[in-house]
Order: sequence, then structure tokens, then C-alpha cells
Amino acid sequence: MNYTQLAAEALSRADELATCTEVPGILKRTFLSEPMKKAHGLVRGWMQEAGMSVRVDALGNIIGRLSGKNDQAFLTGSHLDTVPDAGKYDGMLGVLIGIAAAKAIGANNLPFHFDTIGFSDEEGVRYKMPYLGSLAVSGLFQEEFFARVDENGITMADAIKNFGLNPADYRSAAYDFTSVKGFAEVHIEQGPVLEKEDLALGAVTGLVGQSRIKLFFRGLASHAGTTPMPGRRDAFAGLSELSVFVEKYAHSVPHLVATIGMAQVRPGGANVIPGEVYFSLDIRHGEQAKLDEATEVILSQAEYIARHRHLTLEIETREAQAVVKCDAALVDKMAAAMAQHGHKNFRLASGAGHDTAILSKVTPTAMLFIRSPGGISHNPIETVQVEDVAAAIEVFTEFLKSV
Ligand code: HGY
Ligand code: MN
Ligand code: MN
Repeated sequence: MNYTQLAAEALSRADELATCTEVPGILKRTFLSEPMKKAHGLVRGWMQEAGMSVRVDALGNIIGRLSGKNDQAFLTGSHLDTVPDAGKYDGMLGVLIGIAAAKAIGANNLPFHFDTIGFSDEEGVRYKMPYLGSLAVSGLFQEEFFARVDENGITMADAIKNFGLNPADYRSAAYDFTSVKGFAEVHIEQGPVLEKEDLALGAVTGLVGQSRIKLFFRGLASHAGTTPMPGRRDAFAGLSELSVFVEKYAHSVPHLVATIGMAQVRPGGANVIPGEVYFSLDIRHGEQAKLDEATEVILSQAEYIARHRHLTLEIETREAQAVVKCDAALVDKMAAAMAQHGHKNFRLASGAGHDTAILSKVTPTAMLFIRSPGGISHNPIETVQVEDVAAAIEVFTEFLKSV
């Protein structure tokens, strides 16, 4: 098969994977959910058809190995879970391109084993914690994570058991990184940069740092008709004030992005003053100091708003993802492979988080971005062009032969 045929095959497989969903009519596939079993069945078949041996580790990562000439390994992969109402390519395309590259290269043609990993959870939707799969592969998973409970009261440990796996084996999911040469992830850019530059591909130099925080504003629920405006303790009004501040502040700091993407108003009655809002803050910047400063400024403003509105502010969880630099030598190899096939040596940082951020802690990493028409992602209108996918498979295959 030529690269265009491999790309067309990968895209039709992405369509098939998109039928594995928890919610008919939209794509939602979270950590070890029932539809993930069906997705594993499809991916297993495609990996085997490409000449790979297949295993599933204790955190539900599905791993295809194309055997090589010696005992070193080079890893690729991306995530098979999705956000709610997702596009078909965020994560899945990276797994499908790994399989396509294996198919293009064939067994025992590389001087190392080539593993493609379908990570079980990168988005963190079910257990409000991202990167569960890559943390386990990297040996960074902590046993206390098993106690986390999803919205139906199911612990992570039970979700793993219900999937037919044994959480007690989680340590065996970790690779021995003394025999791993590196990790490279192929992913859609999910933003507007490559389209603006009129480029199909880009070599990723690093990933922005992130602060992901979940919080409560709490005031006093009361009757919407009998409670005068002065003296109300309206939690949603407090969040609204914070939201206007966050947007204005983020516009004022170059390259800063800040989002309140989730907000639950409680009790949620139209004739009840909101006594509580549960909401999220997602703050990102490519420089650690700027990210830390922005996080503190926004949290102080939230505290100021709580004080003058007689609300309380509670931080439920606070996750920090440090700024990530990919491995310079590996990025150069990716750029060289791009140049070898007529692509401009264009480099960019990732505004999105990826499993690469976790693997970067334990092995050299690189990423290859594919143009996102319209720059849209985390949305069912997310799309890719087949010729860009063909180019990605060709360049990635070239890259693998050069590492
Ligand atoms: O949110 C992110 O950056 C990624 O899509 N999980
Ligand atoms: Mn995503
Ligand atoms: Mn992704």
C-alpha cells in the first residue's frame, strides 16, 4: 500500500472507532468504559494485521509491538479516550498512524522493536485526572489514584477489574526505560498555526505548562422572588464576575490562555438564587514563571470576589503540568525527515497537553503535528486532510528509520 492508501485506511478506521461511544449520536469514550472494549477489539485486529504482537497492560493501555533486530525499543502512541462530544482524530489518529507506519516498514526491518501504544486515558474525564495510561507506562502511577471515584461511585480499581484487568499489576505496566530509545507522538495540532502557515506538518519543540484547578464558590440559596438584591450571596454571580476578569486578564498577557470550561450551578432551579457553583480553571503558558504568576493572580481575584460577595471559595483539586521541552536531537531528526520529503522545517510549541508530556519525564521525546483545518478540536467538526495524513505517515516512517 502507498502512503495515500494507508492514510485513507487510517481515516476509515477513525470512523469505525468513532462508533465506539458511551452516548449515541456523539463521541464520548472514557477510561475503560464498555465502548473502550469494542475499540480495543478493532485496534487489536488492525495491529495484528500490521504484523504486530498485541498486549493490554494493567491500566488498559493496548500495545502493539513490531519486532526489530535487537532488544531496544522505540515507542509511539497516543490516547484512545476522548472528551465528551469529541472529534474523531484527537488521540486516535496517532495510534492509527503508528499502526500504518508499522505496516509500511514491516517486521524485523528496524534495528529496534517499534511499539505503538493506545493509551487508556489522557483526557482525564472519568476520574478527573489526566494521563492515567502514560503515567503507568512511565512508571509514575501512584497506588493512591486507585481510590478515586467516578460520578457513579465506581473506584478506579473497580473500573480496572470490571474491564478484566488486575490493578495490583500496575507496576508491570512500566517500561524499563534503559532499553527504550525514545517516544514520538503524532497528533493533530488542534489549533490554527499550521493552517495559517499553509503547512501540512510541524515539528513540536515542547508543550505549554498547565494549571488545572476545580473549585467551589458557595453562597446562600434563597427564593428568587422574595430575596432583595442587596445582601444576596449569589455564587453564580461571583463566578460571572470572575469569568469576566479571567478573560480580560488573559487577553492582557501575551501567549496566556485561561478558560472556565466547566461550571455546575446548584441547586439549579430557575427560581432559586444559586447557592453553589462547581467550576474549573484551565490556565496555560509556554513559560513556567508566567504560568505560575497567572495562576496566582487569578486565584487571588477569586478570593477577593468571595470576600466582597460574602461567599466562600474552596479549591477541590489542583493539578500542575510543568512546561515541557522535547528532546532537541529527536526534534531535529523529525524536522530532517520532514525536509527529506519536501516539507518546510517548521517548528512550534503545543498549546494542548499530550501523553508526550509524561513520557518526556523518562525518555527523549518528539512530536509531529498534522494541520487542523479550521483550527478546531474537542468538537465533532474536528477534521484532517487525507493528503496531510499521508504526508505524516511518510515522514514518520522516515523518522523511525533515522532514530
Ligand atoms: O486538554 C488538553 O490539552 C488535551 O487535549 N488533553
Ligand atoms: Mn484532547
Ligand atoms: Mn489529544
